[in-house]
Amino acid sequence: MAPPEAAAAMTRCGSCAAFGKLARERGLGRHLHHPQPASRLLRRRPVLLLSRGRSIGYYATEQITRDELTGLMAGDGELEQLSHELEAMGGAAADAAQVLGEEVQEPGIPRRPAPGERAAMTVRVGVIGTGMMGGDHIRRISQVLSGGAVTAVSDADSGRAAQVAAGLPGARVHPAGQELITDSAVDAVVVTSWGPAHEQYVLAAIAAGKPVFCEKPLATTAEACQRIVAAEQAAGRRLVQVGFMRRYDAGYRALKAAVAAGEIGPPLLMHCVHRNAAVPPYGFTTEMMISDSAVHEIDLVRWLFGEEVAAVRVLKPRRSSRGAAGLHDPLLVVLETAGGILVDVEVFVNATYGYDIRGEIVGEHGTVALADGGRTVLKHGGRRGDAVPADWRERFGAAFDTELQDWLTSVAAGRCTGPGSWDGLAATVIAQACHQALHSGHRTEVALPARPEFYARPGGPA
Ligand code: NAD
Ligand code: ISE
Repeated sequence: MAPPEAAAAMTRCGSCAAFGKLARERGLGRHLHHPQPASRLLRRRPVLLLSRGRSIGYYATEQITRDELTGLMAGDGELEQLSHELEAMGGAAADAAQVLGEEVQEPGIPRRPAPGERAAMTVRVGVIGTGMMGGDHIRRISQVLSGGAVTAVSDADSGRAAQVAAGLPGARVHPAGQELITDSAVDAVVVTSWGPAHEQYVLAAIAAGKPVFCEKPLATTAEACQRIVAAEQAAGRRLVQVGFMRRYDAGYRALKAAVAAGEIGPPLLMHCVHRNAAVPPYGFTTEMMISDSAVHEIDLVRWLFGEEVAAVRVLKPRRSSRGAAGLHDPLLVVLETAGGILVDVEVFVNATYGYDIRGEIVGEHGTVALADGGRTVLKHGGRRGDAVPADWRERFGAAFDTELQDWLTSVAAGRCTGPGSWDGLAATVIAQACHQALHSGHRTEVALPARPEFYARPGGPA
């Protein structure tokens, strides 16, 4: 265990946050002190200075000299200059170099593994927003999945955060999400606050160089999503995963595989049903039926068919009397892909009887659909039936598990593989076009900007 002053020296000099701050003040950008990706450095030499913020925060296991430290930044004059300045700051770099052989371990916080222990790594997760989804993700990270531990929580409702933390040994409660993000006991961040607050936390996580899993929507406006996409590109590596969990659902994956294998021929149409038992009587707007609910189908269409959505229409059937006044429930959303596939989505958020999700793709010589029904069939009193899930936690429980496990595993490996901020931006742009179509009643073309090379590799599981 390093003495506290040594740990402080390491934090000052070795952490991405401190380095990044200095680099930003000098107008050098955020991650310039890593002249090469961490993985390449790892392969090249056994003794490394890797910053916590840069990826998953390995500490070097052997001592490293000041010259070696400077050498890691060699090849870039500005960086070398920066490192000399750091050395001039009371020899902090040299001090840090001397203590890098030690591990810093804080009480109640999982130990940071050395490079050789990569497989057994525990990703220390901070969760912002401890409501329904936050609580469910905390449960799965703590009790179901491997390789993660929740070490910090924050919520606008501090009482709720404290209550959740009480069930998590050693977890800290932060009054503000920004503080949680810069907490040295947090390697990666889960954002499960309400949508309008997503942007600020995702941007702060990118600034801190920490991977962030953000529940959908990435942000509520295209402009906010653009700011995230710009910040991530400036950071130089993908850090953001968006919670489009249906990509991890076994049923949807089977649909995608069937289409890809040509089993039904070229796809022509898709029929979707998205029914919630109910939504809160206050605060849930007609627009949210698209940006909060149908956004899942919007993402699916792009992922299933590998095509962008080019135009949209929104039709308004007679409204159900079950919804709050002003809520136009149900809606029929029609998405038209660039290749001419038409997808109709019935969104009905006060269907009363349960959570009902359906999907059928019609191809030139066959169809493929999600199977309907639960795991058991009850026959009683001359009738036959099965259970309808209550909500998404039940219907997509396994998909959420796979999604979050995949994220933890990727974070531990220093990668970001799931649906990313470009997918989040695309979904929000399409949802906004649907809002326009909802109000105009017209077919509306989607104006998605050109995908930057940075996001050329399609996100999400194969
Ligand atoms: P919720 O209302 O139950 O929880 C949200 C929590 O965020 C609350 O505890 C609230 O106090 C907190 N919060 C609000 N503003 C905050 C802020 N500025 N800073 C910190 N905390 C703040 O809502 P929920 O159902 O858990 O939804 C949370 C997110 O998850 C939303 O983005 C929602 O769209 C998403 N969601 C996704 C799915 C899915 O199927 N993937 C399902 C439900 C919800
Ligand atoms: C909720 O926010 C979700 O994301 C669910 O997956 C979706 O089915 C539901 O309609 C939304 O309200």
